[in-house]
Amino acid sequence: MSIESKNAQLFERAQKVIPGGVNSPVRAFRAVGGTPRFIARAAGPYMWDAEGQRYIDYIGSWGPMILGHGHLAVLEAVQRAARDGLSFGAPTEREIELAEEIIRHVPSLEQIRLVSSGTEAGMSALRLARGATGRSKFIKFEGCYHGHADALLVKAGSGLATFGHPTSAGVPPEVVRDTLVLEYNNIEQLEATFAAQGSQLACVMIEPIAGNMNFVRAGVPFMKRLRELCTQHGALLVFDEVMTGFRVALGSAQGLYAEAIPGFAPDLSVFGKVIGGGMPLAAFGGPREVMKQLAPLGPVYQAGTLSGNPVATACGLATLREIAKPGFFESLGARTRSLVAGLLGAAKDAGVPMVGDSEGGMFGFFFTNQLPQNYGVVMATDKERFSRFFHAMLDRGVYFAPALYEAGFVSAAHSQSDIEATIAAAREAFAALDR
Ligand code: KE4
Repeated sequence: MSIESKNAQLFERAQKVIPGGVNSPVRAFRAVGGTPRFIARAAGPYMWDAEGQRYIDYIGSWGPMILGHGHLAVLEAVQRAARDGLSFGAPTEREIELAEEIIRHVPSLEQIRLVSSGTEAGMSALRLARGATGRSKFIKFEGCYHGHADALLVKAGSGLATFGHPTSAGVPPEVVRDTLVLEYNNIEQLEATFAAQGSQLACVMIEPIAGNMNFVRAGVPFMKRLRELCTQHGALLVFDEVMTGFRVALGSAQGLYAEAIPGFAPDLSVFGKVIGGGMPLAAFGGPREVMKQLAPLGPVYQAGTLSGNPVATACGLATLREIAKPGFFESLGARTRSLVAGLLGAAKDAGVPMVGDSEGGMFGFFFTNQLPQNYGVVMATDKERFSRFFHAMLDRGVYFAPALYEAGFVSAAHSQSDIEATIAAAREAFAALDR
């Protein structure tokens, strides 16, 4: 039975009972076409689909699997926690340990609240910023995705970009009336918006490295000015580090900006993915002064049945303890850089215009001549070539993100030989695509 037929069979069956056959739109391959692969199991840097086809996995569950699949220390921690109880709806010591571990690595945090998804964390951080400032308006940037809460689902860059709707159906206009959407890296727009409405802004929410536009860095001058304007007008700077947190560096993206901009720190931060190690866990946090506005202390309500779930916290804590070991990010960063350099070298030898970038274990590439600085430029890159390259690599056992606006991820389990095999597959793919 061919790979396609088994996966196609499952996809057909899935579409009968699950909308689009998937529980999250980007998994449906709508941006690249073709049949999604139904994954049966994963280990280390690999995933196997329902037909037994092995892939070198550069999705890593969209970021969480920074150690690779099935890391022994993580599995043991999860199994031990599961035996002690799946969920209590009461506080546990391990929630304190995880909060302490996250705060230890992120100086801007004094307190955090654990939740179950990045969407929940982003939505709650926005409500907290609005509650703490008494203001309703806020700024987000086109191409940045902060989860699917109504007020944030405006010109989002992940998933929605496929469907070409600048906003989602079902979101009443009044809900997004206070959401201002600016162009990423556009200082002039920032200045003008703050000049006109700065005193009305509760916050600015930003992905510091926009992984929902594949891989676009916020320039240091832009970020410096953004910090200054937020401080000047009393708006909170909210770093959405769901994807970049503990993925691009142990201190997350904010640690990198603090190296470039003396004294830099966001006011609130949102985390997810890596801090759960693959289990449903996310968080938002900041100074005690702001966090005390949250129930049960303050007037901003936020809650969750499975928040701080004992199995998820065990998974996250084991993961963070592994990535905090000396040399982890130096090695991961070097491995990721060698992947991107190899891909670009293969493209160059094939005469294909391709650019790429990476930080820590996160990377992106575009079929164009220079690194895009905003969503419009990303979406103008060669979509058709991306889709053909994606499938040429998938057919050669390499699983990249199935959309040109998504980032890729390398784990500590990816060996140099996995990287070399990927680059060899890319050379074959470029040769095949030129025929
Ligand atoms: P979740 O609700 O999917 O856990 O997190 C939402 C979210 C918030 N902020 C950022 C920066 C994010 O990248 C995400 C989710 N990322 C997508 C990948 N682009 C998750 C994959 C999916 O939607 O299936």
